[in-house]
Amino acid sequence: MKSLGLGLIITAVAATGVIATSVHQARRSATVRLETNLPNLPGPVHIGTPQNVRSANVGRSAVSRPPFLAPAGTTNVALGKPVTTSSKPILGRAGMITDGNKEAADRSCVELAGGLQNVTIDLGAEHDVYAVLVWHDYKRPKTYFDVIVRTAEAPDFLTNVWTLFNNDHDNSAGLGAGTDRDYIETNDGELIDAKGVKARYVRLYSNGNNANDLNHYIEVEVHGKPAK
Ligand SMILES: [Ca+2]
Ligand SMILES: [Ca+2]
Repeated sequence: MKSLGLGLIITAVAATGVIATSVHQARRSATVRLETNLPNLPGPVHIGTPQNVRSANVGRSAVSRPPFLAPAGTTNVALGKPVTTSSKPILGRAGMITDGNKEAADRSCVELAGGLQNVTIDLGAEHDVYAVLVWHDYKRPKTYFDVIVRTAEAPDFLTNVWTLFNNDHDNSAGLGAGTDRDYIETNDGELIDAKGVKARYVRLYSNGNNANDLNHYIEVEVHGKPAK
């Protein structure tokens, strides 16, 4: 296991011994196990469903996810990239969303106003995107509502738009009803499969959480490679 210094740990999956055919041999050499350094919680790991969650579609409690494979060379291409927000942050500043700091502390958290808000990351150029990881405020077992993650070619989000995740079950955000599950925030973050879409811009929506109407981000990672 090799640490790449940017908070990312990539582990080659060369020796799994599971894949047999020559085609899969080639794929095996071209893929790596994508992981990220997970921040520690300040206290005991929280388990269970938070109280007073409006939605019944809560999917899981704190569990580590299975390995996620991505092409070799995949890195967090959002690190240090500019972020714009739909409203001026109440606490923190937009750039903290891609600064690599995932600490569970109020000083690491960007707080946006209540209601439907979004943050947009400009990757600076078109990338092949394989995964998006998002940490809202995971210090407590919160569930955020209307979590929608989209990618696009241009900042107007009118061209080549892909929706990677959508748990807005009643279409209250007006971007179409989604079928993804609500989830409880943990230090694992939420890993969203982007399936190699080509994108320059990544936009994440949310509409408050089960504790209050505010929106929070500690970090967003976009794992990808420059598009060829
Ligand atoms: Ca951060
Ligand atoms: Ca909704």
